[in-house]
Amino acid sequence: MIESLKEEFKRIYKETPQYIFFAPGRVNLIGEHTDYNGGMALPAAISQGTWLLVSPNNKNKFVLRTLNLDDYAEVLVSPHYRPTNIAWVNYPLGLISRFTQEASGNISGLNMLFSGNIPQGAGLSSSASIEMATALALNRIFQGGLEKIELVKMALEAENNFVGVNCGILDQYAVTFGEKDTALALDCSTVTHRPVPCKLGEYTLLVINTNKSRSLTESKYNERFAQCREALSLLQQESSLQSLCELSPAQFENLQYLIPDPVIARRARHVVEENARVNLAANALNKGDIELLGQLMFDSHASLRELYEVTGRELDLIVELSQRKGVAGARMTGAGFGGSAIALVHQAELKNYCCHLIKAYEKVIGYEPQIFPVKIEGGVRQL
Ligand code: GAF
Repeated sequence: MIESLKEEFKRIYKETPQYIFFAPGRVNLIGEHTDYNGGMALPAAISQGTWLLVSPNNKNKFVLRTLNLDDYAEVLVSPHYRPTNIAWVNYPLGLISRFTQEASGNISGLNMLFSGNIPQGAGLSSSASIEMATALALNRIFQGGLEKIELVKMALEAENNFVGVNCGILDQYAVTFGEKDTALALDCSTVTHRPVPCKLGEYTLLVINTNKSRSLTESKYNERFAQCREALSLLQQESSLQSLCELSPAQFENLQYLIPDPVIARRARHVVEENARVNLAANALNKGDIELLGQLMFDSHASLRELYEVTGRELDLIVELSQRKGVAGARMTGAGFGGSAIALVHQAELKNYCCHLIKAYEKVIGYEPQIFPVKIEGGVRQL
C-alpha cells in the first residue's frame, strides 16, 4: 500500500515524499450530538483512514492533490487564506490557514498527496481524518512544537470557522487519541477521556454503510446546533447552565416547561438522555456486558429517530432489520442523515445476519448496503 502511494507521489511530483502520515477514521459507539452540548461520547478509531505524503517544495505554494478525486488545488503561500470552491481542499487549507495564524516561524510551500480508504460520505469522519493528518504534518514539518490536544483544537476551529460546520470535538479527538482495541469515554466539557477496553467477547462490531448519497447534511447539522443553543438560552432564564449536558434527565423534566416549542424541547431531551446513556454504556463495555451495551444502542437510535430526527429511512431500516436473534444492538453512528449504522452481532449469527440484511435492504431501498467488521486501531501518526 505505502509503496504504491510512494510511486504515485513520484509520478505526480517527480520526487520521493519526505514524510508520510496516517490518520484513521472513527466510529462512535454511543453519545451522538452530545459533543457540541458539552456532553459525553464513546468513540473509537478504526483501521481505515487517510494517508498523507508530503515534501517541501521551493515554489512558494501548497499543491493539494488526492488520489480519491480528480479535483486539486494550488494555493500560494500567504498570510491569509480563503475557502476554495473545492470542498475537500477546504479541510487541509483550513488547517494551513489556522497554522499560519499560530506559527511564528516560516511556513513554506508543500507538495501534498492524500489518499484515503474510508468510504466517502459514510459518517466515519473522513474529513477529520484529512484534518488531523494535515495538522500533524504541518506541526512536524514547520516545527510548531504543539501538543496533540492543541492540534485537535486547531482542527476544530478550522472546521467551524473555515469550512463552516458547527461540529463539536468528537471526530478530531477520536481520530487523534484513538488506541488499539480501546474505546474513549470522551468528556467534551473537559476535553479529556478515560480509556475503556473494547472487550466484545463473542460479538463482532460491524459498520453498515447505507450507501445513501448525502445532501444538505451540513445545513441540517447546523440547524440542530442552533436548536440546541436556543434550548440552552431558554433554560438559562432559570438556571446558570453552561451547556445542556450539565442536566440529568430528572433535572430536565423539572425545567422543560421553559421550552414552549415542542420541537426544540425534543431536541434538548435527546441530548440530555443520550448523555446519560454514555456512562451506562461505558460501564457496560468495561464489564463486558454486551447485552446492556446493545440495548443502550437501540435506545440511542430510537431517540435519534424520534426526538432528534436525524436518522432517515435507510438507517431506520438497518436498525429494524437488526432487531433479531444474535444482535445485541444497532444504531446510526456520526451525524446521521444517511452515513452508516453500527451493529454488535454474535459471531455464530454473522453470516445469517449479513445475508438477511443485504437482501432485505436491497429489496426496499433498491441498492445494497456495504458491511464490514470494525478493527479498532491507534490514532494519527507519522509513518
Ligand atoms: C459529526 C460531527 F462532526 C461531530 O462533532 C458530532 O457532533 C457527530 O456528528 C454527532 O455526534 O460527526
